[in-house]
Amino acid sequence: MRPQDLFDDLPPPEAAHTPIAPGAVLLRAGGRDGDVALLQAVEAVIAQAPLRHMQTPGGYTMSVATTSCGALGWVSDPQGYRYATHDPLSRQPWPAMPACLLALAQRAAAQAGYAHFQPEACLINQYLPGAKLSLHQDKDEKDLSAPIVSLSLGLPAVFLFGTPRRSDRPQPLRLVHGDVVVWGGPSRLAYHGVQPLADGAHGLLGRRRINLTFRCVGRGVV
Ligand code: MD3
Ligand code: FE
Repeated sequence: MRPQDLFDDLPPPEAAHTPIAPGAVLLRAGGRDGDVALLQAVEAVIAQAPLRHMQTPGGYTMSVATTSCGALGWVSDPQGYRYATHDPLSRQPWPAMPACLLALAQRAAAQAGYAHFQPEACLINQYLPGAKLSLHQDKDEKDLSAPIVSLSLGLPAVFLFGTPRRSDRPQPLRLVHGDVVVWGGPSRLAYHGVQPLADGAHGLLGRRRINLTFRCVGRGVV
C-alpha cells in the first residue's frame, strides 16, 4: 500500500477553504462540528418564532419560510422589506441569537479575514422540496463593509451567484450540509438566488434545507 492511499478518503486540503468569487470564501463543512447542538439551537429559535411565509411588497407569498433571531429580524410585508426588533407574529422581541451559532459565524468570518464580526441579525430560511429564491441583492443593511456569513443545513441546494451587475450570468454552486460561505468585499452586493429544491431525505433534517445568514445591519441597535 502506498502511503498516500491512507489519505484517499480525505478531501484535498484546498477544498476546506475555497475562494469562489472576489471577496467570497467557501468553508466546506465549516459548520459540521457540533451538528446536533447547532440543530437544537435552530429548533429552539423556531419553537419561539415559528417559520412563516412572508408576503413580498410585490404581492407574492415567498415559497421559502423564514424567521429570525438576534437583536433584529428580517421582515417582508406589503409595505416593504426591513429589519425590525420585534416579531410581527408574536409582537415579542426576536429570540436571542444562540451562542453556538454566533460563535460559528464569528469563527468563519475570522477565517475569511474579517475580524470583529458582530452580526445583529440571523435570518433563518427553510426550503421544502420545490421552494426557491429568485435572483436578488441583499442591500437592506446599512453596513455593507461587513460580510454576510451563510450556513447551509440539510438537503443540498443549487445556489446561483452572479455579480453586482444583474445582467451577468450567475454561476451555479452546490451547497451541502455544513457548508459555510463568507460573502464580503466585491461579492457583498452580488446578485444571487437558489434553484427549486430537489426532493430528498437528509439524515438529520429530513426533507428540507435550512439556511442561516448572519448579518451586520448597522443601525446602532446593539
Ligand atoms: C451573496 N439566502 O436570505 S445564502 C437570503 O440559501 C439568501 O437561503 C440564500 O439569499 C439561501 O437573502 C442564500 C448565501 C448568501 C446570502 C447572502 C448573500 C449569499 C449572498 C449576500 C450577498 C452575496
Ligand atoms: Fe440573499
